Amino acid sequence: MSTARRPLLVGALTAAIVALVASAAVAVGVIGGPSSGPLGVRGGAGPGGHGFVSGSPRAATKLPGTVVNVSLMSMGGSMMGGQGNGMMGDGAMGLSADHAAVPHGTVSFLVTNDGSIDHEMVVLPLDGSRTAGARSAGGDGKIDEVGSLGEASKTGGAGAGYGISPGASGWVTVTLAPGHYELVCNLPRHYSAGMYTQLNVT
Ligand SMILES: [Cu+2]
Repeated sequence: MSTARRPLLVGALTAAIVALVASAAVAVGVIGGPSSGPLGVRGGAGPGGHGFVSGSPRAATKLPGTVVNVSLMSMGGSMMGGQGNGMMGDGAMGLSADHAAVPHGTVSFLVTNDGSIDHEMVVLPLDGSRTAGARSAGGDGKIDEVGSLGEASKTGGAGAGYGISPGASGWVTVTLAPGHYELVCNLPRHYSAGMYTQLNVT
Protein backbone atom coordinates (compact mmCIF):
# COMPACT_ATOMS: atom_id res chain seq x y z
CA MET A 1 0.00 0.00 0.00
CA SER A 2 2.58 2.51 1.05
CA THR A 3 4.90 1.63 -1.78
CA ALA A 4 2.12 2.25 -4.27
CA ARG A 5 1.25 5.64 -2.80
CA ARG A 6 4.73 7.00 -2.61
CA PRO A 7 5.25 7.67 -6.34
CA LEU A 8 1.94 9.49 -6.39
CA LEU A 9 3.05 11.75 -3.56
CA VAL A 10 6.37 12.46 -5.24
CA GLY A 11 4.55 13.23 -8.44
CA ALA A 12 2.29 15.71 -6.68
CA LEU A 13 5.25 17.38 -5.01
CA THR A 14 7.08 17.65 -8.32
CA ALA A 15 4.03 19.25 -9.89
CA ALA A 16 3.82 21.76 -7.04
CA ILE A 17 7.49 22.64 -7.40
CA VAL A 18 7.13 23.06 -11.16
CA ALA A 19 4.19 25.37 -10.55
CA LEU A 20 6.20 27.41 -8.07
CA VAL A 21 9.14 27.75 -10.43
CA ALA A 22 6.81 28.76 -13.22
CA SER A 23 5.20 31.50 -11.15
CA ALA A 24 8.63 32.72 -10.06
CA ALA A 25 9.65 32.90 -13.71
CA VAL A 26 6.57 34.99 -14.44
CA ALA A 27 7.44 37.32 -11.59
CA VAL A 28 10.99 37.71 -12.85
CA GLY A 29 9.63 38.43 -16.30
CA VAL A 30 7.53 41.26 -14.92
CA ILE A 31 10.44 42.57 -12.89
CA GLY A 32 12.73 42.48 -15.89
CA GLY A 33 10.37 44.43 -18.11
CA PRO A 34 11.76 47.34 -20.10
CA SER A 35 10.52 50.10 -17.85
CA SER A 36 9.78 48.45 -14.57
CA GLY A 37 13.23 48.37 -12.99
CA PRO A 38 14.03 45.89 -10.25
CA LEU A 39 10.56 45.87 -8.80
CA GLY A 40 7.28 47.61 -9.10
CA VAL A 41 4.32 47.16 -6.85
CA ARG A 42 4.15 44.10 -4.69
CA GLY A 43 0.98 42.21 -5.31
CA GLY A 44 -1.85 42.13 -2.89
CA ALA A 45 -0.58 44.69 -0.44
CA GLY A 46 -2.17 48.04 0.16
CA PRO A 47 -5.28 49.60 -1.24
CA GLY A 48 -3.68 50.34 -4.59
CA GLY A 49 -2.17 46.89 -5.16
CA HIS A 50 -3.21 45.02 -8.25
CA GLY A 51 -1.62 41.74 -7.40
CA PHE A 52 0.33 41.32 -10.60
CA VAL A 53 3.60 40.40 -8.91
CA SER A 54 3.34 37.50 -6.54
CA GLY A 55 7.00 37.19 -5.62
CA SER A 56 8.97 38.80 -2.84
CA PRO A 57 10.45 42.23 -3.57
CA ARG A 58 13.72 40.84 -2.33
CA ALA A 59 13.68 37.88 -4.67
CA ALA A 60 15.54 39.48 -7.51
CA THR A 61 17.36 42.69 -8.21
CA LYS A 62 19.80 43.91 -10.77
CA LEU A 63 20.86 46.92 -8.75
CA PRO A 64 24.60 47.68 -8.87
CA GLY A 65 27.06 47.42 -6.01
CA THR A 66 26.28 46.17 -2.56
CA VAL A 67 22.52 45.90 -2.24
CA VAL A 68 20.97 46.92 1.06
CA ASN A 69 17.35 45.93 1.56
CA VAL A 70 15.49 48.49 3.62
CA SER A 71 12.07 47.95 5.17
CA LEU A 72 9.81 50.86 6.10
CA MET A 73 7.19 50.09 8.71
CA SER A 74 4.36 51.76 10.48
CA MET A 75 2.56 49.71 13.08
CA GLY A 76 -0.69 50.16 14.86
CA GLY A 77 -3.44 50.17 12.26
CA SER A 78 -3.00 53.69 11.00
CA MET A 79 -5.56 53.12 8.27
CA MET A 80 -8.28 53.05 10.88
CA GLY A 81 -9.70 55.91 12.84
CA GLY A 82 -9.42 58.47 10.09
CA GLN A 83 -5.71 59.04 10.39
CA GLY A 84 -4.93 58.77 6.73
CA ASN A 85 -2.92 61.96 6.56
CA GLY A 86 0.49 60.51 7.39
CA MET A 87 0.37 61.51 11.02
CA MET A 88 0.17 58.72 13.49
CA GLY A 89 0.38 60.52 16.78
CA ASP A 90 2.65 58.48 18.97
CA GLY A 91 2.24 55.36 16.84
CA ALA A 92 5.42 53.42 16.33
CA MET A 93 7.22 53.53 13.02
CA GLY A 94 10.46 51.93 12.04
CA LEU A 95 13.11 51.70 9.38
CA SER A 96 15.36 48.65 9.25
CA ALA A 97 18.15 47.55 6.95
CA ASP A 98 19.53 44.08 6.35
CA HIS A 99 23.10 45.38 6.62
CA ALA A 100 24.60 47.25 9.58
CA ALA A 101 27.79 47.80 7.60
CA VAL A 102 28.82 47.72 3.94
CA PRO A 103 32.10 48.22 2.10
CA HIS A 104 32.65 51.69 0.62
CA GLY A 105 31.87 52.32 -3.00
CA THR A 106 28.68 51.67 -4.92
CA VAL A 107 25.74 50.90 -2.67
CA SER A 108 22.17 50.36 -3.83
CA PHE A 109 19.21 50.58 -1.52
CA LEU A 110 16.09 48.60 -2.36
CA VAL A 111 13.49 50.20 -0.15
CA THR A 112 10.19 48.45 0.48
CA ASN A 113 7.28 50.03 2.25
CA ASP A 114 5.91 47.34 4.54
CA GLY A 115 3.73 49.86 6.32
CA SER A 116 0.27 51.22 5.77
CA ILE A 117 1.07 54.82 4.79
CA ASP A 118 3.60 56.45 2.46
CA HIS A 119 7.25 56.51 3.47
CA GLU A 120 10.67 57.28 1.99
CA MET A 121 14.35 56.72 2.70
CA VAL A 122 17.04 59.41 2.70
CA VAL A 123 20.77 58.77 3.18
CA LEU A 124 22.38 61.33 5.50
CA PRO A 125 25.94 61.54 6.79
CA LEU A 126 26.57 61.24 10.52
CA ASP A 127 29.44 63.45 11.57
CA GLY A 128 31.80 62.84 14.40
CA SER A 129 30.32 61.01 17.31
CA ARG A 130 26.69 61.65 16.43
CA THR A 131 24.41 58.67 16.55
CA ALA A 132 21.32 57.87 14.53
CA GLY A 133 18.09 59.28 15.85
CA ALA A 134 19.66 62.29 17.57
CA ARG A 135 18.57 65.01 15.13
CA SER A 136 15.95 67.56 16.10
CA ALA A 137 12.96 68.12 13.89
CA GLY A 138 11.87 71.63 12.97
CA GLY A 139 8.43 73.11 13.24
CA ASP A 140 7.39 71.20 10.13
CA GLY A 141 8.23 67.91 11.81
CA LYS A 142 11.16 67.31 9.47
CA ILE A 143 14.89 67.19 10.05
CA ASP A 144 17.48 69.08 8.01
CA GLU A 145 18.52 67.05 4.98
CA VAL A 146 21.73 68.98 4.39
CA GLY A 147 24.45 66.72 3.06
CA SER A 148 21.97 64.15 1.76
CA LEU A 149 23.62 61.59 -0.48
CA GLY A 150 20.43 60.50 -2.13
CA GLU A 151 16.97 59.23 -1.49
CA ALA A 152 14.47 56.60 -2.56
CA SER A 153 11.04 58.18 -2.49
CA LYS A 154 9.49 57.15 -5.78
CA THR A 155 6.91 54.39 -5.97
CA GLY A 156 8.23 51.69 -8.26
CA GLY A 157 11.15 53.79 -9.44
CA ALA A 158 14.63 55.15 -8.75
CA GLY A 159 15.51 58.25 -6.81
CA ALA A 160 13.35 61.07 -5.61
CA GLY A 161 9.58 61.15 -5.91
CA TYR A 162 6.50 61.81 -3.89
CA GLY A 163 6.77 58.90 -1.50
CA ILE A 164 6.74 55.12 -1.70
CA SER A 165 3.22 53.73 -1.46
CA PRO A 166 2.36 50.91 0.93
CA GLY A 167 3.35 47.57 -0.55
CA ALA A 168 5.63 49.15 -3.16
CA SER A 169 9.37 49.59 -3.48
CA GLY A 170 11.70 52.34 -4.60
CA TRP A 171 15.45 52.29 -4.99
CA VAL A 172 18.51 54.46 -5.25
CA THR A 173 22.19 53.87 -5.99
CA VAL A 174 24.81 56.04 -4.33
CA THR A 175 28.57 56.12 -3.84
CA LEU A 176 29.53 56.07 -0.17
CA ALA A 177 32.91 56.87 1.35
CA PRO A 178 33.94 55.18 4.61
CA GLY A 179 32.12 56.66 7.55
CA HIS A 180 28.88 56.62 9.44
CA TYR A 181 25.53 57.28 7.83
CA GLU A 182 21.94 57.47 8.90
CA LEU A 183 19.03 56.16 6.86
CA VAL A 184 15.88 58.11 7.64
CA CYS A 185 12.32 58.71 6.59
CA ASN A 186 11.80 62.44 6.59
CA LEU A 187 8.09 62.71 6.09
CA PRO A 188 6.71 65.01 8.79
CA ARG A 189 7.14 63.44 12.23
CA HIS A 190 8.29 60.07 10.92
CA TYR A 191 11.88 60.55 12.08
CA SER A 192 10.84 61.36 15.62
CA ALA A 193 8.46 58.38 15.51
CA GLY A 194 11.44 56.09 15.03
CA MET A 195 12.17 55.94 11.31
CA TYR A 196 15.97 55.90 11.32
CA THR A 197 18.80 53.45 11.45
CA GLN A 198 22.58 53.68 11.27
CA LEU A 199 24.70 52.33 8.42
CA ASN A 200 28.45 52.07 8.77
CA VAL A 201 30.60 52.13 5.63
CA THR A 202 34.00 50.50 5.95
CU1 LIG B 1 7.95 57.39 7.04
